[in-house]
Amino acid sequence: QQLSQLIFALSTTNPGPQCDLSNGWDRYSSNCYKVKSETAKSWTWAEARADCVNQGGDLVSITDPYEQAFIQVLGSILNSIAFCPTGISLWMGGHDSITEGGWEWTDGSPFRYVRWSAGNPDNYFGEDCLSIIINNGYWNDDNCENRRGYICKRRGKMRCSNSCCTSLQSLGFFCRKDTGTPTPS
Ligand SMILES: [Ca+2]
Ligand SMILES: [Ca+2]
Repeated sequence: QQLSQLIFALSTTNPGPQCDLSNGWDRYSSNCYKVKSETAKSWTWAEARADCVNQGGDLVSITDPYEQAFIQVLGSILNSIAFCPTGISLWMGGHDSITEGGWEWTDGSPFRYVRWSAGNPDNYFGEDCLSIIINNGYWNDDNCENRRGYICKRRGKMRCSNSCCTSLQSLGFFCRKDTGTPTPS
């Protein structure tokens, strides 16, 4: 009896959203994130965004202080590898290229949480693209034609079949294949 319950639990345990870890993606909450930064190569904001979209995501959006903290951890790892005393800036998905001062995220997230660096956004010579200074985590409106590394974000893939996925996303890690209701954990 116990064994059959265990087998049932294992067979219906969902591992949570999957990220392509072997290809450099990291998971936070239900999303996957990837930092692209090379010493010999860099990208304009539009080039960076095109690559993220090609990989099924978009340039990163940051919607709350917890996500900001996670991105800073990713940045600090990069910073420890590529020491740069003045700080490295990476592209994010924010821009005000449609309406000056009307900041929005390319992935459609609401632009509510902000972490501007002192004196920014200053629209200096028409800066319309958002970058993050990874050694302190603050944001800067930046010249879209500057060439930088970038951070992509995409939804984690749910590894499950049939209607179970729908209930899994709201209920956590367990589901019953037949009814979609959770099994006790
Ligand atoms: Ca601007
Ligand atoms: Ca600026």
